[in-house]
Amino acid sequence: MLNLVLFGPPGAGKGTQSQNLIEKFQLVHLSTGDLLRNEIANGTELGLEAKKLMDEGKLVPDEVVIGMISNKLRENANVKGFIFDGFPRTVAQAEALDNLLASHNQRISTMIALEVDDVELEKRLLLRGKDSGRPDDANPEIIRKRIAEYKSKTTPVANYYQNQNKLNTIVGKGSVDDIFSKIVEIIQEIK
Ligand code: B4P
Repeated sequence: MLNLVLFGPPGAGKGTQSQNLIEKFQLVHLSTGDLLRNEIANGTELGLEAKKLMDEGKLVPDEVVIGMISNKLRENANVKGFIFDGFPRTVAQAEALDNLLASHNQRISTMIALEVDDVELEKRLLLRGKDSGRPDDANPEIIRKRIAEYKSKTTPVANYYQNQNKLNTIVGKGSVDDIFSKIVEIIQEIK
């Protein structure tokens, strides 16, 4: 199986690149952001709780996202692999993911980290906020809060994978196609 972690700050292009990657490699896309927005759209109790935090630009509790990913791994037993998009976002989530995969005799193949500066991130997210309907994209203050959450809680996840020799960093600025080609090169090397 090919199990990729697509990593980077909010707006780095994780969701965008995932769409191309799932087509090329027939992987199952697991975006915790999408799963949470789905819960919100369905008006579930979990969704109502998550919405409050997401609208403020905060992370939702580890156990909530770990539980969602655990269910999805169980539901997709015989697949070619997964793209983990926006997960793990804390070291506790990364450890939980390793344990979950090990219980299915699987492991993370590699992590691809997209690097984009804060000014560009804010610009992209505000632009998306004009028509995405996402409250967390509409307000510069909330976007800055998300970037701050990333820096304090999520960047240590890159070290976690670096310690396993699985970290690959790519500049996430430039055309979507050029960035995609660089990601594909990395995947071809490990396949
Ligand atoms: P996510 O849904 O993961 O959203 P995101 O960080 O904004 O990234 P996304 O993947 O959507 O954007 P992309 O960079 O592709 O998280 C939302 C919230 O959910 C979090 O703040 C948190 O509250 C919660 N959450 C999710 N997972 C969690 C977890 N594991 N633990 C705790 N809480 C969790 O794209 C952004 C924009 O850039 C797009 O408009 C795109 O078109 C544009 N773009 C992409 N590539 C570009 C390029 N090369 N050039 C120009 N523009 C580009």
